[in-house]
Amino acid sequence: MSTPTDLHRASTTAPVNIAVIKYWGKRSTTLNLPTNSSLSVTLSQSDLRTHTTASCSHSFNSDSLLLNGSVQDVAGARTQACFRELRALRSAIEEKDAAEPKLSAMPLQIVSENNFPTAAGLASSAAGFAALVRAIADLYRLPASPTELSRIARQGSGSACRSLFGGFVAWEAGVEEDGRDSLAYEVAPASHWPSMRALILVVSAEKKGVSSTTGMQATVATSALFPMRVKDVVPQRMKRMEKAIHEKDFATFADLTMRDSNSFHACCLDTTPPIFYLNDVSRAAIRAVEGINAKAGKEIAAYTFDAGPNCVVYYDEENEALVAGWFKAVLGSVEGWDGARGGAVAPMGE
Ligand code: 2P0
Repeated sequence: MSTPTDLHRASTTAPVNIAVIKYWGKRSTTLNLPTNSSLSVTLSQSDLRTHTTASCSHSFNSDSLLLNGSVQDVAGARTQACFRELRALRSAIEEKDAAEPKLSAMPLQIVSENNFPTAAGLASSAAGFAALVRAIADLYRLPASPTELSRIARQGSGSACRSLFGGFVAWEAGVEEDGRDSLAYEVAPASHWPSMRALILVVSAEKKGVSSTTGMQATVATSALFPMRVKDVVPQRMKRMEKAIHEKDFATFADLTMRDSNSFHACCLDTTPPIFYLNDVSRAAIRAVEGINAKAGKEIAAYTFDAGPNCVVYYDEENEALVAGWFKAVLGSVEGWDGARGGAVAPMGE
């Protein structure tokens, strides 16, 4: 097949982020607006990421999306919202300058590859939509900042807005009904705390039982614990977490991270019908981290779990031997751990 003469193309990668203050619950499902702010750490580009190429050409029949080699539906409201917003920004450029090629009128072809298990609680949609939005923004040569793009990526998947930045990133829930103030911003770059490490323990690469999108709205509708989490618990933790990051106070960072993961999973259990994301292996990881911290006499490791059983352990490089060393030593002997995939150490940053 010959290459079309009007083919335009851009490629990018976006990394996975793992929240330490969790996003769980939407105040608008249409605009994908959260009930509470959240804060995450972006993992290294070299470890867990989505690579995306966006192309457009008049010779394409229609918009298309290929993820890990399989065709995805692009008719969904979230993908459509991203395409629509990005095309509108491109149209504005084309209207101002008649010499600009009319890219916004061409069908889009998106090709994405993840280098980690999709939908296994490793925030694949975060890296996926962040890469999709940035690849199209690059293709369209949009002068948009990561914060501006975060407003669009959020509509693809909430957590995606945080993957447009490296380092430590907050997503402000915002109060406006149209979501214009529901944006991500950098709390601190990765270079602020370069010794921060994340150990990813892949307990299961299976697709999760209850999707985040479905699960969080069931929690909003039925959990009695949830209103307190949204109103009091998270707003206080957001402030304290930002301070802990600015001060590189690992013990406070760890304490808040573990409490917030437990609060989120408690709300899942408090949902009717209850949602179970953790399994026996996840609980063994919690006990292991508690044991490591008890032995050290302070918090030197912090576990956190998203909507799945996989464990992420944060630690400072100075405690590499005590934390990562401990897990590496036992990985092969703990039932349920996948030694082949488990234990990837992911330093943060670009
Ligand atoms: C987080 N999670 O803050 C939380 C913690 C899961 C547990 O963001 O419906 O896939 O696409 O906006 O972003 C997963 O939710 O949900 C998530 P949608 P998303 O990382």
